[in-house]
Amino acid sequence: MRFNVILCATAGLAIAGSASADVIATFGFTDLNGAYAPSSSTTGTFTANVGALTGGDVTRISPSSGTAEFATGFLALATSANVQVNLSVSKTSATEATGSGTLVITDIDGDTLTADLSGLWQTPGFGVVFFSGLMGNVYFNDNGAADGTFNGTNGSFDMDLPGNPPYTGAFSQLYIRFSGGFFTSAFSGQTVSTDGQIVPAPGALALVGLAGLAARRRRA
Ligand SMILES: [Ca+2]
Ligand SMILES: [Ca+2]
Repeated sequence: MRFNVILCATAGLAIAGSASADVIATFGFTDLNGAYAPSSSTTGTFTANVGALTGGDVTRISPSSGTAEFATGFLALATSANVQVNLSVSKTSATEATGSGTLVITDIDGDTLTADLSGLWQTPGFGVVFFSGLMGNVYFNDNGAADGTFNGTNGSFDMDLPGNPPYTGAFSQLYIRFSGGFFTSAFSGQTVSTDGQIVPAPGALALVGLAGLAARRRRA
């Protein structure tokens, strides 16, 4: 009996350990330059691009770690380094919209991290707007000279991550805009922060989806 309990506890720890090790890379950027161009009263296109104060990093976690740091103000260094978020906005209510699009993060010599984005825009009020969603088709692309390395303005890591791409992951984004409501008119120059976590496909996120489905079936 006691042996079984210990065995179960050990198995639980092993699962917990492998779950946290599933995240192979992360990224985060602050002070991106956000803009919105409406195409109708309920639809439009949101973009976030590098501004004068943008900074952040892309970090490889597993199995060896390394960080490509994009120093605050890296735009002025005039390298290939770039961050581009492009998301559709399709309002389903006064406080919610669906969105899909793309993310491209470019290192200083032109290599890219690319992902498809799909998720939900939401506002709890007070001008606070969140986008949360999933990333699919996540690739590290070794463009131009084959250096195999994702280079920040400081630091770098080997792009040969574990598992087979495309990877998947999760993406979130935030801005606060006191005036103008929830995608009611065009804006630009809006400070935006964004971050994400990348896992090997068809990793933990697919399992979470299946578990959710099973739970719903049990309740039904
Ligand atoms: Ca390259
Ligand atoms: Ca590179």
